[in-house]
Amino acid sequence: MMKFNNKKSMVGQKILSGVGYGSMGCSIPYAIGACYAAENKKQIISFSGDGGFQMNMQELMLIADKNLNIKIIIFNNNGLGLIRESQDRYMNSRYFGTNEKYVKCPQMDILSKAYGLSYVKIKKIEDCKTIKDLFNDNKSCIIEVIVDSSQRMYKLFCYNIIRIKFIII
Ligand SMILES: Cc1ncc(C[n+]2csc(CCOP(=O)(O)OP(=O)(O)O)c2C)c(N)n1
Ligand SMILES: [Mg+2]
Repeated sequence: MMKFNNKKSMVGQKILSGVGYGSMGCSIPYAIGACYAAENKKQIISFSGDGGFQMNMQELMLIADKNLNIKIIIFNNNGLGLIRESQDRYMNSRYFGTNEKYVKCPQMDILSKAYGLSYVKIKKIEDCKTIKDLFNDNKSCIIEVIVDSSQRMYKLFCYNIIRIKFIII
């Protein structure tokens, strides 16, 4: 969602998205497919929430093993943020199944190490400088972006506009 809300793309870039632009568990498999389609000659960037990422994080084995050029960016707000937001709006913030009490993100530094992948954590804007080098090589890596769990969507998302401009697949 965040990617589509900030929908600036560079010439030659393609964006792949699940139906509805918010399906969980799409990003990593799509990234692997795109990587194979491009014969591992293009850089692929995968964006996931911590919840969506955990739907197919076992694929890290393939990514690491075949050294696919995929940069995996995970927005970690420790839970199912979009659903939490609905619970704020319509359920008087009575959270169920969406916060740290029910779902947590694994320790990504340890997980990355277990799969033999490079790892960088972004906690504040200055940390972004540290990822520049990662984009200059053709190795897979994990970039974890820490997001405050109280952060809400700042812009509503418009399906039709996106549909016109960004139909990709
Ligand atoms: C396959 C699938 N299951 C469930 C949903 C419903 N759903 C939409 S957003 C969301 C939470 C996503 O959590 P996360 O990936 O951590 O992203 P966040 O909203 O926290 O940024 C859920 C469960 C969905 N879109 N797709
Ligand atoms: Mg989340």
